[in-house]
Amino acid sequence: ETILRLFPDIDTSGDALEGQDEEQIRLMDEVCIVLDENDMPIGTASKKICHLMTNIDKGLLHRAFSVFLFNDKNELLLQQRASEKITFPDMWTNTCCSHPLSMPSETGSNLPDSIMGVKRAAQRKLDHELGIKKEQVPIENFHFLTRIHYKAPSNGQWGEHEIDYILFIKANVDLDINKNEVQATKYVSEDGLKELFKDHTLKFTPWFKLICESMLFEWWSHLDNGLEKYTNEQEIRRM
Ligand code: DMA
Ligand code: MN
Repeated sequence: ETILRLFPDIDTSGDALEGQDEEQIRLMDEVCIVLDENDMPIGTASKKICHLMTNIDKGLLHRAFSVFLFNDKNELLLQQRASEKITFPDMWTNTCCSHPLSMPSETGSNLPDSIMGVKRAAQRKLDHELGIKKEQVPIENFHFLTRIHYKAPSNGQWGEHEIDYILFIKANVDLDINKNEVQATKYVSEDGLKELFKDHTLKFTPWFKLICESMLFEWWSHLDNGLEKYTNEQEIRRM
């Protein structure tokens, strides 16, 4: 595997997943797209390898996406991650996050092909996590805003180090939530979200906090007027 040539000391240890949920362990075999700092694919590695902090500390970086879905009242759909999630369990976050996988339909070396890949991955995971059928979230209705490069430890030996494609979509959807992925959902207005942040019993994912503290409210206020000026940003925001 090329990834072993690029990262010869990579940790592939078997014991990291002991005691975790069987279905989530199975999903750790998904094959993610490994990137250089400019979002150019340089190889592939399992989701497990990509999320071990020992590997992240060696510079291992992968491609991801974050969907923000709004209903016709411009309320944002939040989810609370299931307790079964290996990384960031029980935390509140944006509508849906995951990784485009190393398959032709979800890869693409650079913009704009990579954007098409993450939109297809977004449709796949909106269905898997929330039961939203792809007819309710057509590819052409997703808006690509920007890419965010960030690193965040989770619990124990796990963490994130990603170039995260931010996707917005307005759609009224039917939910049928996958309890192994999501324990609760909630639509919030801008003020409603600000109120949630005041409740210190709630925990939020690090990437969602970063996006909320930087651009989210400005983007949100332009949902129906002038969002175009924020879309298709070429530069990668480093956070
Ligand atoms: C990974 O999300 C992507 C980001 C932007 C953090 P995730 O842990 O929810 O991925 P998955 O649903 O595939 O486990
Ligand atoms: Mn990730």
